[in-house]
Amino acid sequence: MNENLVIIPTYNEINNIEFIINKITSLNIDVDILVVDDNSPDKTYEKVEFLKKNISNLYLIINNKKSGIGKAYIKGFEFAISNNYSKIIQIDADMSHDPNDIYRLLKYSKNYDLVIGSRYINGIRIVNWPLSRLALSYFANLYAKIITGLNIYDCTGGYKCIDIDLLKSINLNSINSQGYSFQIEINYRACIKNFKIKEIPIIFTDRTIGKSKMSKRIIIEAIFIVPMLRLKKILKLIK
Ligand SMILES: Nc1nc2c(ncn2[C@@H]2O[C@H](COP(=O)(O)OP(=O)(O)OP(=O)(O)O)[C@@H](O)[C@H]2O)c(=O)[nH]1
Ligand SMILES: [Mg+2]
Repeated sequence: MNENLVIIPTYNEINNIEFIINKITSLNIDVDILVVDDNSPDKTYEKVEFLKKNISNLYLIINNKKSGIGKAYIKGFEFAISNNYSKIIQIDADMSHDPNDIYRLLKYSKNYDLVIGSRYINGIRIVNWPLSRLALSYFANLYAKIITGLNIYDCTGGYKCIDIDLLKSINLNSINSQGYSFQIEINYRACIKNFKIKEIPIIFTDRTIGKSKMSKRIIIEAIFIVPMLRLKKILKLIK
């Protein structure tokens, strides 16, 4: 096993998964890869099972049903903890995140516990999103920043490198967020516990293949979870 683990959550990514796995394995970095699939109707997991035959450092967890990106990552974090990885890298399957940025994420992770690939630091770097989607993401981030008081410009981004000690310090079972608020919650907990956080600029490109899983439910969840996080902190319910 390698020291570091890349986790890719998937739901209906049959036409993206092989490409991203090949990209990551072709990088000059020794990392293991874990796909956490929610029993995708398009059978993404079957493609991964096939690829596993030739890629020894590729792992797969299949959940029974779709339970959101947060739950998928928690399964991945538990795998990382029980297999003693040092750093975990979160990445989307749809090539919105450039796998080449893993080099920089890992480089900064030597000095920081949480490195966030940020779309909103030093300007906005998002390619091909319609203005409405950009506005939603931008204002969601502003909302999260103001309510939580976090000094992070991209709180909802999913491209990150997390130190295993940070994950071990969080009671993963107590995380309920499922959508984007999961990303905010991890950042918030890292900040409360005084872990060192760094945002580094990345370019985010809209997916060209497959469908977005963005939904009203995910947005409504985030609207409620953000003030709840603040409240729980005030009431000392998250330590
Ligand atoms: N296991 C699992 N993965 C999910 C779930 N929802 C989304 N994902 C994966 O999480 C990653 C990010 O989801 P996306 O749908 O790309 O979300 P997004 O990037 O915010 O939105 P778009 O780029 O517009 O699609 C992708 O790899 C998805 O396949 C889920 O419920 N379960
Ligand atoms: Mg995406």
